[in-house]
Parts: sequence; C-alpha cells; structure tokens
Amino acid sequence: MEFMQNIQDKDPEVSAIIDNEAQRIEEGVELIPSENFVSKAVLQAIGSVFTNKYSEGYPRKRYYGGQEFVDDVEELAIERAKKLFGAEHVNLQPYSGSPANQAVFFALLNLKDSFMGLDLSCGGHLTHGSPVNFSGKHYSCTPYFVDKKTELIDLDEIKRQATLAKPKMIISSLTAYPRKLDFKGFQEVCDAVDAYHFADISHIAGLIAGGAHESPIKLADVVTTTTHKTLRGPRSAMIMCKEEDKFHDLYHKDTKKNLAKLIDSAVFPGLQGGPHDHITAAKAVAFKEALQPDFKDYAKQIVKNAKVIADTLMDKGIKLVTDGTDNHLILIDMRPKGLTSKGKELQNAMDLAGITLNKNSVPFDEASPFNPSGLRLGTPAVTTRGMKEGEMKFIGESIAKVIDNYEDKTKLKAINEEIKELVKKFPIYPGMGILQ
Ligand code: DSN
Repeated sequence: MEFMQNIQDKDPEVSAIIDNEAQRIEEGVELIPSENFVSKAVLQAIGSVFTNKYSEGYPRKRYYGGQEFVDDVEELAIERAKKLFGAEHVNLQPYSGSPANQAVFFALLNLKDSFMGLDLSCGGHLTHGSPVNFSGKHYSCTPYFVDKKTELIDLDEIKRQATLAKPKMIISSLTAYPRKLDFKGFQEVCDAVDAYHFADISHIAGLIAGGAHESPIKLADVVTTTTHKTLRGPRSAMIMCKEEDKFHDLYHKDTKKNLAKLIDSAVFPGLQGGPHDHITAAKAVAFKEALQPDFKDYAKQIVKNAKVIADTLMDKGIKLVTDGTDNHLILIDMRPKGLTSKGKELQNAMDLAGITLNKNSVPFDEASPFNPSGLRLGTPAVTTRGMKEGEMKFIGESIAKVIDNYEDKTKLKAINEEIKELVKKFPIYPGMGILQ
C-alpha cells in the first residue's frame, strides 16, 4: 500500500487501525447521508505539507511570513468556489459546519436576538436553535416544525410565526428532511418581516453544485455549507454571502462593515485563529472535481438512487417520513411497525449486516434521541462507488430484510455475506492496496 507506506513502517499500531477502517468501508454499504468518500487527490492534499503552516488573516493580509503559497492556494480555492456556486463572496476558513454557523450568528445577531430555525426533531440541526446548543442558549429561537399531517415544511405557518416573533434571521436548512427546500418561499417570508435569510446547505451543496437542487445563492444573504457530504471534499466548511448588508441601516448602522466584512471578521479574528491550510488545498481540489461535467451526472444519480431505495422500502410496507424523497436522504419511521424507540437496536442490526446508517428522531417522536423511532439513510457514498438503480433495489431489499430479522444474528450474518459480494464490484480506493 504505497500511499500508506511510511505510517505502516513507523507506526504499525495506528496503521493497523486505519487499515481496519479502510476494510470496514470497502466491505460495507455506507448509507449515512452526511458521509462520502473523497478522491485520492483530495486525500493527498489533506496529507500535504500545508498542514505545517500558520496563516492567520486573509490572502495577502496575513500576520506571519512565508505566505506566498498559502495565499495562492486559498485564492485558487475561493475562485473555484465562486465559480461553482456563483457566490459574490466566499470565506473558506471555518473549520467545520458548526463553527461556520456560529460565525453567522456572531456576524449578524447580538446576544438574545430573535431568529427562527427548523426544529431538530423535524430535521433541523443543533446549531439552528436547539436549547442545548449555543444557538438556543445565547439567542432567542422560535423553532418552526413540519406539518403534523404531511410532515412537510409549511411556509404559511412559518410566515404566521415570523410575523409574531419578528426574527432578525430565518434559517432555511435540513439535515433529516427528505424533500427539496423552497428557498424562494423562504426569501419571501424573510422579506415580509425584514429578516436575514441564512441558508445552511451543508447536506445538499453537492446536489446544488451538480444542478440537482435549486440554489439559494442569489436569494439568501448568507449561505453556509460543509465541504464534505454531497460536495465530496475534505471535512470542513465555508461561508458564502453577498457583499452588501441590505439591513445595514436597520441592524448594523454602528459599523462601517458590509456583509462580507462582517462575516470575515466574525470568522477571524472573531472566533478562529489560523485556518487549516492543508484542508484549504483539499477544498481547491474538490471544487475542481465538482466543476467537471461528470459531477452533474453524479448529483443526479444520487437523487435517482435515493428514490429507488425509497420506492423499494415503501413496496415492502415500510413507512417513510413524507412518503418518499426528492433529495439524497430517506427517513424511515418505525412507529407503524410497532418499533417505537427501536432505532438503536435497528442501527446495530444494520451494522451486523454491513449496512451503515444512523438512528434518528422522526417528526413528533415520543422516544428519546438516544433511542429514537427512526432510521436515516442516504445515497452520496454508494453513488460515489458507482452503484446505480439495480444495486439500490438490492440494498433497499436488504434493509427491509434486516428490519424483519433485526434480532436474528444468523440471518443478519447471511445478509452481510450478500452485501460483501455486492460491494466487491465497486472498490472505493482501487490501487491503494486495501484488501489486496
Ligand atoms: N452530523 C451531520 C449530519 O450527520 O447530518 C450534521 O452536522
């Protein structure tokens, strides 16, 4: 395994653990919708000499010497990100999704200010106002929920709530909502109540870049995204925004900063020190990959694949939240099968069968998030492996078999053998010596 030769020689213990993980992913079916497999080129950039550098500040305005190549790589990555998403301004320095979102709160709001976000139990994120998170503790969140009957986001209801709560910011986002987001509709609500529109596209950035989901870029004031997930880059994040602060006179008249400057100074020096330059290099590589024509095919195939798994599961009598999907993810509601609170057991059973997904709350779940009543799965990683509709049908049938036999270890082992046979034809990192 040439790529890993040094670590094998110098630290066989860590090397063996990495090999175990490599074997786990090669031999299983990865269905966690926020995970993916980066290319070897992205892996190499992550492992590059840029990990050694410190570079507080922004390109051509740094606080340390030796910056000429860091500046080159950050500028190149920003240029590619702008081209990929059509963004006016890009900040590539947030370490990951939660810090990126923290920077948006820090830039736009004052402590205790009012905002609205999708409740965690309905597919939002911790940083969108959960009471246990900084966003819920230090700011005043009015959560919005999906409709109880349709399980869909109801913009009329959000507008009604917003008119009463007068939020300074409304977040459009999802982490466990299997439908498309209506960014135009969100923008209309924001316009009606003078709220910033903050779109967190972490889950769907790759779909947007590939033309398989509408983009909020021309509408929203600020857009954050992680750079992994469907975008298939390194584990990190970025913030895109407009240059101008349209609410400057209303909310920020005490500063001369425009929106781009508010965001930049919130990231550094507001919240972070030196950016992770090796990750910036890897982002540049990933953005180049996402700018290639075949990334569009990839994004469309992710959605097609998710639909096939969804249809297969529904054909087997399994209830899906919103009765289907039109993005990359599927949320199974186990309650109709009498499996309330069984998410953890089912996730463990899937692990034994070689299928990796995650337990998840479903809307209005009466069970705790540790033992919820749902399972969340998605298709970015299996699509990266080259799997298509035929494999998705097989995977959907395998998931249904696990649900029917989740306490039967012999049957789970047999399903695992079938899964191993399937994935053999779709190596993730061919030529790296893994499993050779
Ligand atoms: N942890 C991510 C997810 O799995 O959706 C969100 O941050």
